Amino acid sequence: MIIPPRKLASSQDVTPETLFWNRRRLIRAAAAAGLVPLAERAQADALRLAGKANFAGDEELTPWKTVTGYNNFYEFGTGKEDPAERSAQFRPLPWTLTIDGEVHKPQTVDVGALLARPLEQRIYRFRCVEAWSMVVPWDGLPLRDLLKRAEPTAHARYVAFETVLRPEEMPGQRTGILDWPYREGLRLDEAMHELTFLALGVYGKPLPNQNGAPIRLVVPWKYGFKSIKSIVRIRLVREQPPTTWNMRAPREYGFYANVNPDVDHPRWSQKTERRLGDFFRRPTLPFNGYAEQVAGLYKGMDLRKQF
Ligand SMILES: Nc1nc2c(c(=O)[nH]1)N[C@H]1C(S)=C(S)[C@@H](COP(=O)(O)O)O[C@H]1N2
Ligand SMILES: [Mo]
Repeated sequence: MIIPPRKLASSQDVTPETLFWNRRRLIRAAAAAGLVPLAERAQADALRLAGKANFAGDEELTPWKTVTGYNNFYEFGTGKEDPAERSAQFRPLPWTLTIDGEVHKPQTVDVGALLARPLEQRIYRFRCVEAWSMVVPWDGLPLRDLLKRAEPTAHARYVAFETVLRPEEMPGQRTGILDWPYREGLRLDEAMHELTFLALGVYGKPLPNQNGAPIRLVVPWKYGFKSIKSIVRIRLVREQPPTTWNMRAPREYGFYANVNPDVDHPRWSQKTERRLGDFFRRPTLPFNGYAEQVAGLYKGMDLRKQF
């Protein structure tokens, strides 16, 4: 995400990202020359073969180092390397997640206990609104499994999510850069969709703090900011809930935030993206490549207006 002030006016060529890609190219060149082993590639291939449900076709996995070293998590700072560097003191366990609001059976979920159960493994494409993307092997469970337990009432139409508020452990929350706690929302049918996933792990390990430990959302057909991290509360509600980035800059970040190459961000094009690790950009696909599965949710809507 990008904060409106002019400092980062051109998002696609900010220096840290450029350096990052150059470093990846160097590593690859060194590997090709036989100077370093292709350990990252080998790890990715091993996981691909391990039988994860693959929702990314034959696309190469983004290496662990990138997935856990290049993050957006403003609670720990606005730089891409801040979350990995500044989250060590965060304590993700014990953790309880509340599910309440328009439900017949409010739930208090012990996330530690969830982690102890066998998890479903899925590989998803992930795309940030700033036009970079990754392919990530997550471990977790479909959100609908938890929502069904709570039995939504007939009045429930939306789902509101909230991140933990812990300024003592999250330096970003001691600043006014966003209106804390971070909030997100989905329509109930989006939340109940088969692809909508609560991640508890990545690359077969519990989530590192920088990726949203101990539990975060993954909505693969939407821009990354919808995938809220370190969730403590899920509330079923009647009206569309307020969401952090929509409140911060409503012209730039809509409630739906479906990946859409035809709707530009007011300050940059959304037509192409750069897969982290690649040199060339690639065309962005509608719904991040998941149109066949999810386009039906939006039948009859004008997606230019409801962006
Ligand atoms: N609580 C919280 N959740 C968040 C964010 C954040 O700043 N705070 N950033 C979002 C954005 S903009 C993106 S792109 C993804 C990044 O997820 P990743 O770091 O695991 O790739 O997290 C999303 N979830
Ligand atoms: Mo993002």
